Amino acid sequence: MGIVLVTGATAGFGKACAITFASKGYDVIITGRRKERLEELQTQLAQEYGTNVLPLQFDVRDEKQVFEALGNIPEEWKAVDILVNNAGLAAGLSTIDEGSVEDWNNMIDTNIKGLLYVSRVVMPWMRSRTKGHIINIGSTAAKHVYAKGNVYCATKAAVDAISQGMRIDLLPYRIKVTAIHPGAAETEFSLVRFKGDEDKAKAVYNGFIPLSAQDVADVVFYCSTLPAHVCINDLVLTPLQQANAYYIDKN
Ligand code: NDP
Ligand code: 8X3
Repeated sequence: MGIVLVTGATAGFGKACAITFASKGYDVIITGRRKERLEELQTQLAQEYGTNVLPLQFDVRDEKQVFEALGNIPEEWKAVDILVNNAGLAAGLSTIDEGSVEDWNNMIDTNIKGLLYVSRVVMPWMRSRTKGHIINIGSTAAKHVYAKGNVYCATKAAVDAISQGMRIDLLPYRIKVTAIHPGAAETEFSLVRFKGDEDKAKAVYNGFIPLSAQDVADVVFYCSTLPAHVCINDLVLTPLQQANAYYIDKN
């Protein structure tokens, strides 16, 4: 089928994407910081689907790690057909005047700079084959800013803008660029945002049925199945009870 590279494959959307693509016959490159989880997923994919898996442990915030870990993979793995730029996080939820600079740096370094570093390694590989599909995970937070979302929303607006820029600049090489913007999905996202506070994380999803990681992975996979001349540029998906980043009809 081909090779798919999924960043942030140790949890949530990324893990569901890796499993989905593997189940469809793709070889997968899985990345993340948690080595044991990468190894577990490698074993699972190999056992269940006979998938060839290349696990790569690195922190997307670290330019050197990204360029070394990814830049030095065996030649045969460089024929990446699909890059899913998924690794990301929200850190904290507070008014901007009281925001933590550490949280801001973490989000900007991960969601914007990390996505750029990974893409900078992979885009020339795709360019040389005049072929490829980059799928960037944005958010409804890219489209509307919500109270206390300030910097997280800004990072996702940046993903939206970068996706548009990639689409223009990579057009001569026939590389597809799709930005997918999910609404509220129950993964480890809120646990990370609230720094391990399980009650706070759980409460985010009270009163409505959120998206699951699999819902998002199914949409990501669908975008990859279209004919060669068709590209979904920008796609927003939400739970039925969510209209946009700040309006959820809870009951
Ligand atoms: P999870 O917390 O469940 O998964 C996040 C993944 O990103 C993990 O695999 C984590 O791996 C990886 N990651 C985070 N930071 C780094 C880093 N510095 N270096 C390498 N990998 C990193 O969250 P989701 O699956 O929900 O989120 C995935 C993406 O979707 C994010 O970009 C998020 O902003 C976005 N999103 C989420 C929504 C939601 O409601 N859940 C809605 C819209 C968008 P590890 O910790 O092992 O490094
Ligand atoms: C993640 C979901 O609701 O924090 O992008 O914007 S939300």
